[in-house]
Amino acid sequence: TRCRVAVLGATGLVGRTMIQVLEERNFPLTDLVPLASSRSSGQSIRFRDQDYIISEPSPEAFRDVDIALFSAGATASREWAPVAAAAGAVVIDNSSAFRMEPDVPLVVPEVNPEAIFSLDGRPEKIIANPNCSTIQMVVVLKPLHDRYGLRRVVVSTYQSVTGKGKAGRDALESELAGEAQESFTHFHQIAFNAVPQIDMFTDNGYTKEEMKMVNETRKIMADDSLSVSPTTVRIPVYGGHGESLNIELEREFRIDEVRALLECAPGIVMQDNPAESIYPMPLTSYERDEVFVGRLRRDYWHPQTLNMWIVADNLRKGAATNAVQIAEVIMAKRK
Ligand code: 2RA
Repeated sequence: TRCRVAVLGATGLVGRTMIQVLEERNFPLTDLVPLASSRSSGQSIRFRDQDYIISEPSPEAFRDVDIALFSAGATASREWAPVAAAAGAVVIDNSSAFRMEPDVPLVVPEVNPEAIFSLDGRPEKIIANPNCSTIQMVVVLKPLHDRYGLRRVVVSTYQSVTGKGKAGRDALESELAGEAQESFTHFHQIAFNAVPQIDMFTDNGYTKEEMKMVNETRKIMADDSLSVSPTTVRIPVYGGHGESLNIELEREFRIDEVRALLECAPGIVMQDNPAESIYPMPLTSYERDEVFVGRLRRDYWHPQTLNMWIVADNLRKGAATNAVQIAEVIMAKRK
């Protein structure tokens, strides 16, 4: 069957990774439509040994498109998602534009795949891809929530500069080369530093990145009673985001049962052998699609509570791969 897939933001770090993942996973598309702003149109990208010319988004660009993967920022999504949907495409949007819209599902396939479809069994017109730091956390929270109930999560993140796309990576490289024009966050240098601010501060003392972790997690887990207490920090690494999780469960647990549960949970790879200094690190999660879990241990100083350290490639499972996996669930239902 014909399947035309558009990628809006095809020249960005996430957009390019989406195209790479579509190829790697042999996604059953018959036609690729790479789209980007006028700055990039005319450039070409390679896909399955073929060159595709990048064009600008337009109503006719979305004609006969079955699935449209978006990662060009919230403004572009607000402008073009309704146009693509009206043309009949299912839009899977990596921007923050629609994530908290009540009638737009916010989906991580390992957690809430059923949310992709409306009551008539057809996929919703627009499906939102969560924020990278939220995705890797809920993949791990889901099996614990189902088995033990979740009361509270205290999370501290250690986020890669690639969360800010090419600009983030280039800024670190120019700082390390001693050629930095302006600093990484426009306020501070990131090289040899740790910056406890990702995105802008809101009026409650938390940043937008931190409030995304609170609000998106509750929506994906369909549990407004869950309390998430976040601190998000940028560090000068490339391969992925690290997160330290302190998780208070509703019910008592045995740590070996938790380990066994996580070992066979979808999307998780345990890397946890302290005696051998084995634990997840951004260098080992780079270009992988799983969430890596280690440092699993009881929190001896608080009941029903455990600690762990998780890492995932924020461009892949944190963005591109999660979006493609949502598209795979849609295609599987079509058969
Ligand atoms: C960041 N999570 O890391 C945000 C957006 N990708 O900058």
